[in-house]
Amino acid sequence: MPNLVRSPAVQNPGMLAEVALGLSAPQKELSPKYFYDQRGSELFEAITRLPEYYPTRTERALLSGWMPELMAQLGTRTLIELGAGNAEKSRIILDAMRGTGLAELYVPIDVSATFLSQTAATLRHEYPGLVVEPAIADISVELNLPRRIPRPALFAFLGSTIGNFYPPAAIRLLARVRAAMEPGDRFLLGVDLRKDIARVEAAYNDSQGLTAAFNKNMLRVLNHELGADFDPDAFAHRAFYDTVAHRIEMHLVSTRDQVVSVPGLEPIAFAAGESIRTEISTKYDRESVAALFDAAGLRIEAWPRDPATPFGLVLGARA
Ligand code: AVJ
Repeated sequence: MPNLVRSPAVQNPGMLAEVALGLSAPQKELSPKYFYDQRGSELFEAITRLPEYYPTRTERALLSGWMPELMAQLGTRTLIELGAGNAEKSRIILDAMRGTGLAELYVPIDVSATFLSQTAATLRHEYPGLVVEPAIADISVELNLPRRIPRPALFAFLGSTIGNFYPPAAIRLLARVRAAMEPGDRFLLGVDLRKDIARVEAAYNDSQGLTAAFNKNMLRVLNHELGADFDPDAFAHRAFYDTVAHRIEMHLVSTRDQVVSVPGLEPIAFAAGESIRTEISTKYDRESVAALFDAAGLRIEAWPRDPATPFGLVLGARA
């Protein structure tokens, strides 16, 4: 049988269309979901261990302090986690659910099927008796939940990944969660908080250059998935805080005039200094979270806060 030669782009028509749109905008833009191939996921995990990157360890401490009490209070039987990653934080919640003897179902939702099946297998082994039913879905589009869900359920969206979404998309996402919630269910949201700008900027400009490597990895993902010919060395990492929109923006800045080819698209020209925005990471306060919740049909039920904590863990209920 002859080899079937398919161009990589043909295998990823959705991605190609999205990339085409993003790279033809006046401010070129690519979705942060393209950071996370195997290497990108590993780089992100390394970032979470950096001294400058406070969100992950702060959120973990907040979860450890609050979940045993909260799970006992709510009697949660199902954990539905949006963008589950390696499920490290999920274990803190699952342990608390197991402590009450009520842990029945865990639904990790992620785009990466490989990551999901690895995680599911490990967790089934670690939590005998817990049903682990992964859902493969792009949460910016759908949740793809299983039909039967023991209630009450806790929907969790941790790590401040909500910060990657522009407000209308963030509201659509929360509204999608709200639509899947029954009256006794709850929503747990992790949000990075507004604080000293230097501290936020340092978290996205680490001295080891891991964030720069993570940012440039997106170009390798495009090369691999679409057969593009980006030269990652011809782009520089740039991250800065926008004090009006209250967000970090990450860009890849072209270091010279260059033309990049993506099979199936017109050649893409970059002037020296021109950038691709690869991520926004929005920082919140009480008011901005309340506004998002309100627009999505949710209300803030609890937000235990220590003024010194740079990160927030918010419990939401149906409005
Ligand atoms: C995983 C989206 C929460 O926005 O801080 C880390 C990703 N980007 N360093 C964040 C990220 C640069 C991270 N989130």
